[in-house]
Amino acid sequence: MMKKEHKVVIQEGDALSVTDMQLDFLPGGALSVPGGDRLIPVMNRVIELFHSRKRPVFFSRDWHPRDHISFKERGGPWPSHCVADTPGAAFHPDLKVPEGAVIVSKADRRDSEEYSTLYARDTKGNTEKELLEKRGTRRLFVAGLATDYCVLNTVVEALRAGIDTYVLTDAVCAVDVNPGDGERALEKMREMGAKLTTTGDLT
Ligand code: VGL
Ligand code: ZN
Repeated sequence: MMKKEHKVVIQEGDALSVTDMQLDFLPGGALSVPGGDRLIPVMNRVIELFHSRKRPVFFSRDWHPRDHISFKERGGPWPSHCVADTPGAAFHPDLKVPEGAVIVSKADRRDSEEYSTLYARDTKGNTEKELLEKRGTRRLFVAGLATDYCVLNTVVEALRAGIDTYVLTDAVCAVDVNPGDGERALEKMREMGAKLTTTGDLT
């Protein structure tokens, strides 16, 4: 029998968003996503693929003030994590961030949570959405952490902005505060119109 092909050919107008591959979200970190470190080799391959095709690659980072509203000390759900300019907020050292990649930061305001990376900002204050538009992005491929929070909210916002959005299911990982949260988030994204694909289907 012929194997069913689901190849996705990378083309002009495509961009990759690498979500929050920071030490605090990886095993040993303050808000560790179980198995998150297994994404690093697959992430490096997909980053290299987009980079070699001259497609833009965005790297987001959670970039909290030390008294952020999401922290337990302030009644929020999370232990303190990804405090701006601390070691836990750094990208994993094995992550290959290419020259010229755009880094955007989010959730850096004391009193508001921000899971989506779409309005995360570069050093000049441009949002990821503005930068995507400037580069004529029609399809956004989303990878990284965590499936049930930042990936989910980024995908929802990207779809809302009219971008054709793909989730790279082998390059995302869930916090799973409740078992199955990651799977439910993927199903929700699919229902909302996102396409689920894998890095192995990209060509
Ligand atoms: C995230 C929990 C808290 C995420 C950020 O990047 O998915 N999750 N802050
Ligand atoms: Zn956070």
